Amino acid sequence: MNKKQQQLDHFKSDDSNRPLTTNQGLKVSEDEHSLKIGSRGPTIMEDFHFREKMTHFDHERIPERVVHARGTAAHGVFECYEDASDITKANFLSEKGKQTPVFVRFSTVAGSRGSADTVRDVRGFATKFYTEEGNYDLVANNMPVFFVQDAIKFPDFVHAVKPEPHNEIPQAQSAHDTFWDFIANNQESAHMVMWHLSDRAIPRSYRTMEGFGVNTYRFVNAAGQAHFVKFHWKPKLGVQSLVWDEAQKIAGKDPDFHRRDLYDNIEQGNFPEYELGVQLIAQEDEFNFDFDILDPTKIWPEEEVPVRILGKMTLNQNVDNFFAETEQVAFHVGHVVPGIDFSNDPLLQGRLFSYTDTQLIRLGGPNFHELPINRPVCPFHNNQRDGYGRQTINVGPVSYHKNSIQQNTPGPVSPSDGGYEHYQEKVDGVKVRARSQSFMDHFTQARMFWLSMTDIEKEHIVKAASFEVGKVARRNIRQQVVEMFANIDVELAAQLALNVGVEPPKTIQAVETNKISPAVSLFANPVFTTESKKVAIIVDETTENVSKIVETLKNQKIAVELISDRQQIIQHFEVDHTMDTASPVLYDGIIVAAKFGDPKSSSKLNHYIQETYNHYKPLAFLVAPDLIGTNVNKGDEGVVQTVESFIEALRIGRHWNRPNAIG
Ligand code: HDD
Repeated sequence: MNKKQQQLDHFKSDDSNRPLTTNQGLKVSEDEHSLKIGSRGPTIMEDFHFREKMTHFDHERIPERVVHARGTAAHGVFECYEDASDITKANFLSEKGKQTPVFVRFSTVAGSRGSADTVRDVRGFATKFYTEEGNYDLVANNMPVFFVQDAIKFPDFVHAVKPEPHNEIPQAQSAHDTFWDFIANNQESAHMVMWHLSDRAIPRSYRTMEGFGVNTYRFVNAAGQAHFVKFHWKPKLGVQSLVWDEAQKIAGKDPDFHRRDLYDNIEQGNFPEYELGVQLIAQEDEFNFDFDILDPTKIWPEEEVPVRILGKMTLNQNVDNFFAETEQVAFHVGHVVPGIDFSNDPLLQGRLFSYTDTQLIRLGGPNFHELPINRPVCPFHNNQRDGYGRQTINVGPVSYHKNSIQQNTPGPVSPSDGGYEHYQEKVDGVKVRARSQSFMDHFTQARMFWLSMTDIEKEHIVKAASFEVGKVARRNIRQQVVEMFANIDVELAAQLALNVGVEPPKTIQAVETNKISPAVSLFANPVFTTESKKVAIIVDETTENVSKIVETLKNQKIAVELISDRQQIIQHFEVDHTMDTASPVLYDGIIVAAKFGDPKSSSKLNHYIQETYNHYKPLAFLVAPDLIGTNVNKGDEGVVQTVESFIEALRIGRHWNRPNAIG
């Protein structure tokens, strides 16, 4: 058990087989009837038990996060692959094999706490490392750039993407007027919008997403040498995505799709793994790029600045209590350890204020660091005192520095003994409200992203843009957005104009660049695996060899569920779902091993087949179903007749070459 788990154990309470008491420890003899005058009479104020129970309930909610309200989290461990002391003095990166407990919270950005998981959105990927030198938080997203360049614009951006204030519609969607109005009028968002329209915005699971620190930080080694650094998480299972029609349907069929996937896989021992990588730029190379390395709307193409892998994170334990851990965890980009420092990236500078500030309202005061999930595993001492919910009982008369009563303790520690020292950057300038000219090119990397996409990804982006902008009611905004896209690609803009019913763009020349970065494409870098993919076998009384099929799939680490027309036992297997309680959109592939005699069940089966086909997922026919009323072409890619060929098709994932599919 690691240090964090040991610490959390002290706070855990198992209430089973315990007598019921009030919060004051008084045993309670009755918990179903309030104290009244006569069994049909009024309740009386004297009923302290009722009042305590009701008051606690009335105060159970805290404000949800202003962004990233919807999320889920897990514990894990980070293991360092190599001594990275040449680039950073961070102790948790100093030794091969060194292990550090972590807690990770994944999230969507725009939706409320109860919104669906599979909406088109950026995903948060926040990691708390409980290091021996204090907590280090890497507060990342699954896209490497951001919508705005300066933190002062963050509230405007968030107001635009959130539900519109007059009617609070739409929930967890960017497909509405205020979002696209913001984008058209704040064109620094152009690059991020391309990522937002791409398949990155509809991940298959939290286990199959990359993470990016986005902002430019600094690594500093013991000799005081610094590098600019960008952080990356790379999932071992590769990056996998949904298709849009499927994502929308999952939002209804299982709004907890990503939360459930993470929880179930950790319970089953399929621990998600991500490698931590860094891109490094030496201080002296700061100005050697055709973009400003402090601009958070720019990537450092991996082909130009390679990613150096430092270690691996494994998520291996679910939380015991969602509120105590997942809801109360408080991340902050300013939680750093010696060896990790900041750059002057203007988005990062503003974030350094916002995160503590938001915890004060959300967690109700300055003592949120004492909540079990937020406590460092190393000792912490200072002269801060009091405040709501203070738990520590600081003893003695001294709560100030400097002092003689306590030999000037707690006292500062020199950098050579681990005291944090800010990187001594020389800064010289005029106080201005302005943005550097070097931040003004909003389209070159947006076009680079577009040019780096495969044809299928391009098709998805056009479809996504047509959907999103098509939902914008105001024609002038649709027109403005089309004009903006023309700077990225004229054909893309013209196609969009056609689809959303506005004039073709006036701009006839996009920004000039032929640069590509193959690393940003998902489909150019596929990872072929069957590991922990989820498959449904549709069975009935006529299905043969159920146990053999199940075993063959499980041998490939595939998760299997049996589905039938009703809850029943087929060859000793209790089916997991009926065709009504499950849905084809919840699986990575379907094996059809049932015929179903009655017309209703056959038509439900055809719905399963049709949807799986339309979403380009593997489909095996172990029996020959009647496909009347479907557009399924049995000869198409990924439509197979044996379990073995199904496994191969599943390893590949989506089969895009299906001319009839309409997903
Ligand atoms: Fe932020 C939450 C990631 C820009 C202000 N942010 C939050 C979370 C993630 C990110 C993953 C959820 C943490 C959790 O699970 O509890 N944010 C980012 C990234 C950004 C970014 C990668 C771009 C580089 N954020 C950003 C800016 C500001 C904020 C520019 C404000 C100036 N973010 C916040 C916040 C939140 C937050 C308001 C809401 C809840 C919280 O902090 O704890 O402070």
